[in-house]
Amino acid sequence: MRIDVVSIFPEYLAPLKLSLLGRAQEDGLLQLDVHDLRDFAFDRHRTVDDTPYGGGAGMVMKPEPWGLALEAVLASLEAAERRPTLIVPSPAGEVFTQALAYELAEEPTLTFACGRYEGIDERVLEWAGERFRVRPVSLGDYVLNGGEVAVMAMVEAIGRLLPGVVGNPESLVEESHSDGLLEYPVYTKPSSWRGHDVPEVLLSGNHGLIARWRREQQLRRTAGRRPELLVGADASGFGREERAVLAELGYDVVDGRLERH
Ligand code: 6GU
Repeated sequence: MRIDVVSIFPEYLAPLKLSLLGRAQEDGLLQLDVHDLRDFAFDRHRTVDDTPYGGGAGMVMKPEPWGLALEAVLASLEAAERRPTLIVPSPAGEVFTQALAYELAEEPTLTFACGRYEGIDERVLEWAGERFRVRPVSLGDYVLNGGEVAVMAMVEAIGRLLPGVVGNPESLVEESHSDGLLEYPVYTKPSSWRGHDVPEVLLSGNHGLIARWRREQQLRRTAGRRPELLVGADASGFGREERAVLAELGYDVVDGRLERH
């Protein structure tokens, strides 16, 4: 996959060269290019922002550097990619989820446009909409100073799904959100630590029993921490035993979906 990021703080994205994603780039599984928006601002001060029309607090990113920067990215992408996806990190976007990470991991190229200040002049998004599939995306309901940290999170979540990036693909199956539930708790040696013991079942060697215990832990954790993940969930994947646990936790199956009782 090819990923382009446009930002006024390209150094902010430096951690993406480390660890798993750094290795993926060395191995040619991921090509990551970070572009400095100021390289597309041609006045003496390389200005990228200005005061908002209509008044109000803060500054707005000027359209001209964005037009040139996105044109440069488009020109460098394969002609084969007709309308590449442009992700615009914004607290006003759709929420980034594991499902969206899976969807975006299928794309041959992704471009990220990092806004700062109060945001990017809206006409950039209109103009870009004729050339890209534009998707404003939010990490969640809180405000960051700019898109860079959000892009790091999204690129990491997407990058680790690319074939060959994670050594053991099994570890992608048994993790939080991969099946709509939170992950079960994990333990390692020693079996007793500061008066806290590893649950007996994990020492039993009985793999059937362990799998059932883990599944139950997933359900209990999800009900306790993230009940909204269960309400309305498709119940067809839950067997008799899981439904019994869910009933104890206050969830019934109604018309094939989970409901609180
Ligand atoms: Cl994607 N960007 C910014 N600036 N703030 C955010 C966000 C994104 N997601 C949550 N807060």
